[in-house]
Amino acid sequence: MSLAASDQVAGAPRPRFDHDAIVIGAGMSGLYQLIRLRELGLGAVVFEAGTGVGGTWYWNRYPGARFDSESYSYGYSFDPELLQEWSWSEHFAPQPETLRYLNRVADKYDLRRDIRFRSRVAAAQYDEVARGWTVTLEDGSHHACRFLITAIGVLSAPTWPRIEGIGSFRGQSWHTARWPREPVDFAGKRVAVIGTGATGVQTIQEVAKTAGHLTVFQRTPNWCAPLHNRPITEEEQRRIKASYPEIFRRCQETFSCFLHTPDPRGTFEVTPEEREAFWERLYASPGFGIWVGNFRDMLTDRAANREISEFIARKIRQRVKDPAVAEKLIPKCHGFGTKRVPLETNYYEVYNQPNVLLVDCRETPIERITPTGIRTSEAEHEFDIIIYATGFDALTGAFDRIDIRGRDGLALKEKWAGGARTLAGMLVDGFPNMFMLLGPHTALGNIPRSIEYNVDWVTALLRHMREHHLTFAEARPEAVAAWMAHVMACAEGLLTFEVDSWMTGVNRNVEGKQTRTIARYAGSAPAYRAWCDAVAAEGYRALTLA
Ligand code: NA7
Repeated sequence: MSLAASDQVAGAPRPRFDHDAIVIGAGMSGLYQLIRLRELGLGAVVFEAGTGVGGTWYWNRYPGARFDSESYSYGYSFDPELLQEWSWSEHFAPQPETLRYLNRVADKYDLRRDIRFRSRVAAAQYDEVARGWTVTLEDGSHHACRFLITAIGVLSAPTWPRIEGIGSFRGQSWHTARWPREPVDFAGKRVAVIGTGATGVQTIQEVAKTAGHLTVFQRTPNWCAPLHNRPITEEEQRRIKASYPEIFRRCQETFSCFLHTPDPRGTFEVTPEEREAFWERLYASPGFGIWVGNFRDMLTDRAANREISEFIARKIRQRVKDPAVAEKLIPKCHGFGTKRVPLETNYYEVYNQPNVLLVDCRETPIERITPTGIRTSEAEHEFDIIIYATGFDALTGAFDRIDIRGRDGLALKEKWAGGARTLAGMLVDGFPNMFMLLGPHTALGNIPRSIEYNVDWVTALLRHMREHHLTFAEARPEAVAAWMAHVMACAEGLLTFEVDSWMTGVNRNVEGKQTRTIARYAGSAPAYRAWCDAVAAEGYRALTLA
């Protein structure tokens, strides 16, 4: 029986909901939430803007897109049968494989019958009388529900650079997160890539393989480290499948749910030789180890951070033949690891190719996009293709693009004007019965691990509400204040928060996002879970339930 039908407020007219729950987004969180809602017996629909499932892995089909986390630590952990059925082909799987995987999940659980594709949500309005939400799609249709669950991703609102003339270009151009389905042939083409974040790096190293000529427009260099990807052998496959419980147990124990965990030693507690040997080992190892498995003080001690930055700078100088180009590729304004570290495969070697040019936008800024290419302060560059790898309005951008209004018509965008305030990234006071999966201030890191935790937490709350005949859940302002104090305390002393990046809520291409905020939870995943588990164990006293 559906919750809407069974749990009406005593004495009040029976609310007419179309669905018990509406989920926005059919990415990894939306799909898993739908499975859990069905298990609870709730009637749910998922509205998805795209034409297929997959979210991030549906939209980001740019050349070279792939995991930077080990494939077998990334998939869903909740279905032991699926874990045995699915075989990842590489240690860090490419995007088409991940999209196939998510489609397989949708098939296995017959999820598509509850997903409405090509359905972009424009607005959501809380209805105080009905204790529910009315969701409005871009086509103007309205859909009423008791619970609104946002599964709209952390990096899902792409941003274009604020450069004049973008619309005037006569060649082909795409944002990496809006890449066409048809394969793009770069052979013999003059290609530009703007942006050198994790996406730009993956794109550049792939496009450079076939482009006639590639010009990279770099405004800020990033500290990149080798991915060391390779196929999974049959023997490894067997071992992986036999050790899934252990793999996921380890993910639950580490700081960011990756398979890597910080070294308990401080940088200067070992000799320079030991340090160098440790870093050489990390640099030669696959994945994020060099970032999240480094000395414990790498992101809190300036001198320690300088040492590892110098180590990586030496590597860049060794790998890039032209010393002037190498210097341009070495970040000077932020230390290693203080921004998301792009993982790469022969990225630096790309700049040794005769058909690749690096343009430093700090020396020669882009002035405008022209019908034939890009004009900088120094030159006119002509292109057939321009690729915008210019990132996302992260964390809150996807929320800002929906007109979400809570009690008294208050807009979420307005509420968050001075920075997002949440309860554990899942609830907002003033927005009852709205639950966010991966909202601002959830533990990020290895994202599917956070998704599963968030979905399970929300599902447990819904079960609790049903068992107690409750139809209203709202974060208490004092609980939000306590959580925010914890979020602030976790950020203290971290070099990461002294740097502009999507992790500190800065995007120079978005109005009002020029100053740093603590938009990301910087504590450990175990600490995050302990906090949320305590809320549930205490009977959800952090929430007003009715
Ligand atoms: P990022 O990491 O935000 O990178 C965006 C890049 O685009 C970055 O290098 C920007 O330079 C650059 N950019 C943005 N606007 C401009 C203009 N106007 N001119 C030149 N360059 C510009 O986004 P990604 O998509 O690479 O990665 C996002 C996350 O997705 C990543 O961390 C992974 O976790 C997955 P800037 O640094 O602002 O100078």
